[in-house]
Amino acid sequence: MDDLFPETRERLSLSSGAVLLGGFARAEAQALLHAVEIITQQAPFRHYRVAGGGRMAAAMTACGDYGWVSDGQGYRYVRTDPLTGRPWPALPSLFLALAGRAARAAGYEGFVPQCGLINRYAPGAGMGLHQDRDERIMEAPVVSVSLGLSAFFQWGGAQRQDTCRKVLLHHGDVVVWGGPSRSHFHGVLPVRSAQTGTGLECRYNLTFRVVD
Ligand code: MD3
Ligand code: FE
Repeated sequence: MDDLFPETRERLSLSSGAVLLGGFARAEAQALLHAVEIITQQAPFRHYRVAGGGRMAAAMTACGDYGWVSDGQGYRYVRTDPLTGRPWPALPSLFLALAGRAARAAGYEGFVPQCGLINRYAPGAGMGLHQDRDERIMEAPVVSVSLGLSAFFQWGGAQRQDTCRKVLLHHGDVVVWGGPSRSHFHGVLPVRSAQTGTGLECRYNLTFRVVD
């Protein structure tokens, strides 16, 4: 993909297929957070169990045809929220439109996500290095939107041992992860509290995914 603005944060190629769109969602951040609020009234944030008996540090919920869940037996996408027994709330049109626009800006036409995964990180919470490969379709990109507190995103390679880069993600930043980057290892360093000007005391991350 052509790197049109290699030195600006406005559109920064992180690695093969991954594009950081700095501040791409800032103008609509309040509307996005309002939509998150509505979703969590129907599908509250929860801390999933992970293999080994612990719980995830990030609280999660989802919207769309599928949500990603974990219960200690494993991870998977399901159409019903295990907490409520109801289907996940619909993907708000605001989410669909933003995800489509961001994907297009990164060179991916016709992106229509089936899942909006919502992660909430209180200060101190992070996410260990992992790959996302529970989706059956790995050709579509993942679009991620950061809101609230900034955090260092850890960005590795195809192998767990590969050297990681640290990329600071701020309120309103969008990253589109396509091509080879789609299967790379990644994580989030423990979030540190700060005065943000946004009044938010957590970091929120929305990821939009095609599942099957
Ligand atoms: C690169 N979330 O939910 S978003 C996750 O900030 C996850 O909450 C982090 O990793 C967060 O699985 C990172 C950035 C991200 C999301 C999915 C990816 C990067 C990705 C999938 C493939 C490659
Ligand atoms: Fe991930």
